[in-house]
Amino acid sequence: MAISTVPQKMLGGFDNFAARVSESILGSPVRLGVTGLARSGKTVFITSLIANLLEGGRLPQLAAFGQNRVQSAFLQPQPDDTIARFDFESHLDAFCGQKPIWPENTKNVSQLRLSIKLKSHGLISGLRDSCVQHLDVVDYPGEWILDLTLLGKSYAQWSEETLARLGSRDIGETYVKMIKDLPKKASFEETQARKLTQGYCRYLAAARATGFSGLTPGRFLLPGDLEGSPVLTFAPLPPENNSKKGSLWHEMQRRYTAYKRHIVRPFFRNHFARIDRQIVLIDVLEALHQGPLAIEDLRQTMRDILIAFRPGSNSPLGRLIRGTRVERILFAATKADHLHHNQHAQLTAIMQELTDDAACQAQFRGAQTKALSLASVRSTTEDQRDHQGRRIDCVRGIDLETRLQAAFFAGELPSNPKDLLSHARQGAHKWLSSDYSAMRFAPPPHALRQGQGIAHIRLDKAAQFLFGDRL
Ligand SMILES: Nc1nc2c(ncn2[C@@H]2O[C@H](COP(=O)(O)OP(=O)(O)O)[C@@H](O)[C@H]2O)c(=O)[nH]1
Ligand SMILES: [Mg+2]
Repeated sequence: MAISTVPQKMLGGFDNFAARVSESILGSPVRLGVTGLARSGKTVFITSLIANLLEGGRLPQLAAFGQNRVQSAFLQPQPDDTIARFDFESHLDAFCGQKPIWPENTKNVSQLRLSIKLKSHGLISGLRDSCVQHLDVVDYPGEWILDLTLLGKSYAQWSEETLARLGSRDIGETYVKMIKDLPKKASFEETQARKLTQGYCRYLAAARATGFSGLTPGRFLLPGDLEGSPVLTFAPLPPENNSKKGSLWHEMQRRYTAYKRHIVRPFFRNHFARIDRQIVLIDVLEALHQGPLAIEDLRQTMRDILIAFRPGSNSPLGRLIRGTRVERILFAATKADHLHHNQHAQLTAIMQELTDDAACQAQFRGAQTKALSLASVRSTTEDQRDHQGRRIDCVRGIDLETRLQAAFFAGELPSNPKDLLSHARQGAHKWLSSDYSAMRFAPPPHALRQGQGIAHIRLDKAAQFLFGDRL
């Protein structure tokens, strides 16, 4: 039988809590969206944030904690009956076990409500001693945000853009050949449609493995509970004039439209449109490791993400989410513990440059945006090593595979991120000076300490930007 290692204080309900505080709720709940592509660090971020809020440790930059105004924090029953609960306890248990492991991959939307009881301040302090703010944290795959861009595109447009990108990449060759081999004005056959879809999905998987991020439809990479359904059986085709009912092109177009209507729209109406504050987690170090093409693709993806958050009011998306607009968006480069702190400013500068560029390209105004670099669970310590006659600032931790101590130096990040991005924008295939390495560390032993929480880097700063003003 598995014995939970999570402190009992963090488990179970707080039965009479809702009754005790019901008359002193502070404003409406803050709905915080946490997104990012697969493996960018969403689950680890939410788990560490919640554990630190519950434990009340290591959050000096979150003003309510820094000013000692937080009396307690509690998990509450999930308010939305139809959304899975974020499995906080199991994820935390994974870090805290004898042999700490990272939580399992999650592939769907989930949510958790945390309530924070605060000493009153300002005008209401004379009326009551304390008040409560609910925080609803929603975890959803970043792959699905990009589907928003499909709402404003016809099947012909989407196919054209997708085939242009795919055609410029070596990994797209097999799919290009598949569509070249199709007869002109092919008629529809289910086996053919499936074969094409499988070929296109193989391309998407290869593109993601090579570090590309702007890949649609999002459900083809992360189907959630829709795996194998007909609405996920279509693929891009070259333009066809006057396509007739019963043709392959016509049926693919019909399925693309059904995908938007039955999957994309409900997802955005039910989840995305209700978000107040958003964090987008990005594994910038991994994209650097993959090379300039991955960084350039990331730049364009970030622009698309921002357009999704602030669509024009006349666009199909704008009409869909009219009146509900996210107020703050934080772009965070994750896993900063892979770098010595001497290089954190450079990582943040790259994130900032990508964010500024995306905001400028998307003509994005209105919501506040910010960029920073963070580590949700600090898994390394800092070290120095002699290498080829030079002293190098590196980090040291436990290698996830071998479980042995290992020192790691990711590479020299440039002091001017503009150079890096413009090199990537020019279509370069390799970095000019150095290459960037990647590594996976195991979570640190005894990650959660009672009364102290989990060691992190700038998690509290991120929290302050995201919801500190509402506490
Ligand atoms: N060293 C380190 N690794 C992290 C951190 N956050 C995430 N990771 C790594 O990234 C992987 C994916 O994280 P996860 O939260 O599951 O990503 P998700 O798919 O976005 O939910 C984990 O298994 C860890 O290997 C962090 O703060 N520090
Ligand atoms: Mg996850």
